[in-house]
Amino acid sequence: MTSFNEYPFLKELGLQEENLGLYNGKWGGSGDIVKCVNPSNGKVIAHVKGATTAEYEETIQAMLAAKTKWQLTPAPKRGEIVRLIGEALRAKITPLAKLISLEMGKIFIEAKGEVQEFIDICDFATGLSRTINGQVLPSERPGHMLLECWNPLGLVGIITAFNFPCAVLGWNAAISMICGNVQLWKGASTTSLITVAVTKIIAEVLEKNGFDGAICSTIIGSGRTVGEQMIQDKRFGLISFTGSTEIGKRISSVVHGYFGRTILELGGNNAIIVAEDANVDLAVRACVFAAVGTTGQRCTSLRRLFIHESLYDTVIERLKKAYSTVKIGDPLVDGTLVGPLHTQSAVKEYTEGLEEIKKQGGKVIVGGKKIEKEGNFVEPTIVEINHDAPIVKTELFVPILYAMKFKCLDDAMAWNNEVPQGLSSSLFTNNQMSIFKWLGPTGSDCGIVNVNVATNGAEIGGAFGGEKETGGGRESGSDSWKQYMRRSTCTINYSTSMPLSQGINFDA
Ligand code: UN1
Repeated sequence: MTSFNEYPFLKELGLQEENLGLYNGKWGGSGDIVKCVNPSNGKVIAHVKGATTAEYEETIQAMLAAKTKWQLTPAPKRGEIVRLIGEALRAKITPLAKLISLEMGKIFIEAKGEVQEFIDICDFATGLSRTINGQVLPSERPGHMLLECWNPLGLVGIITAFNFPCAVLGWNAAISMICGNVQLWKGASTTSLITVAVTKIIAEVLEKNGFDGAICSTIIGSGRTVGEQMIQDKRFGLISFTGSTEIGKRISSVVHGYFGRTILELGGNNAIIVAEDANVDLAVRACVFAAVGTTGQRCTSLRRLFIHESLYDTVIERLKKAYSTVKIGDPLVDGTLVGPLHTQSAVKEYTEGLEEIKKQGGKVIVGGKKIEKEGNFVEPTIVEINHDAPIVKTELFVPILYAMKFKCLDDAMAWNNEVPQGLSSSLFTNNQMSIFKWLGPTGSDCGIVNVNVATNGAEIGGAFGGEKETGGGRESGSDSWKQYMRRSTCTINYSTSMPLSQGINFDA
């Protein structure tokens, strides 16, 4: 027995109690069965049948067969398909967001925001499909032209994490599609129902418009096997991976071992600095959203808070007050601000993390307990700890915030940079000198460097990703599209003579 029938929106998404977890133009899946579990109560919602090794190979063959036609389809036509995917998502935003709340655990308004990110990147990619361009450069030779041509990579593998089970596929797939690639998506196995629902929306658009569904293939596997197959498969021109630094390291060593390309969006350890001259109202609101939103399970979640000593007590008091009013519970219920952690193992990470924090001198000032009821609920927590305690340098993917006091802004900027990760960071200040220092060479070393804005909630228009152990990749907006294409530098001689570059004379 599953709880499937309790949620009518699942049928609106074309889901059933038993679903197939492979799509490559046709639906299939004769591998292991994945249980889709509700993190709010531990009950099984539905089942998804994963794919076998043989089905993986069939899928690659289907993608290869679809590749040429798609590559030769004009980019603006590909953009039109992406626009229609955006429209289809708009039509299903409510049931899809409800499913995200149900299976992933984030609250409904954040889930809706996640689908909105996919819709926004579809709009962005549609426009981009008419503007992706190469440069024309001056040639040093008379009668010659020097230019850049961008062409698709061919096959792209997209491996996404449980915490953004819909939007991160969008960031990659919308851009990759207008670039002319065919892609294979492997979502996290704990969000398999979302993967199936999103795939159904995309597949319907492709099929209705006469395109081969294999352009956007999806594969669900129960263990690590499918992911391993993908990263070892040299037929992929690019593997885009979002997830832990540990798995990212393995992917990097395998894929770069055969000179394949990667986009890696790995762990963060994001900080906010509240400077002496900060607007405290803004800072407190940003910190609560960044630390508590998505139950601390965004890669951009706030982990470290550096507060100037003159504001420390005020900010902490206000945070304590805000934390005490935050409603924890069912993410589908109006007014809830904190849903459950995604899995039991995340609850373990939370409780064991707190034990270790205490051992390293940390003092819990808010929260600190697992909530004793069904589901994976924990209290959002604030801990006072020294900035150089070893645990502060690791990423715990749970709502634990480290609060630290500083005297001198330069120290706080150095502390921001002293961790191995480099995703997101923000400085709250009204001082223009501090702002520009923060953005400059001795400021934040992260991929996202904000001012008076939370560490999370990035817009799709900018490139998203980070430095150091965050992996260096960039997804979504700006010129991220370049990573999904190969660049040819082309010299064309339109004269009747053959001058050589660098003035070389080579007459034989
Ligand atoms: C992630 O957690 O993997 O900036 C992505 C944000 C969201 C995306 C987070 N736009 O918080």
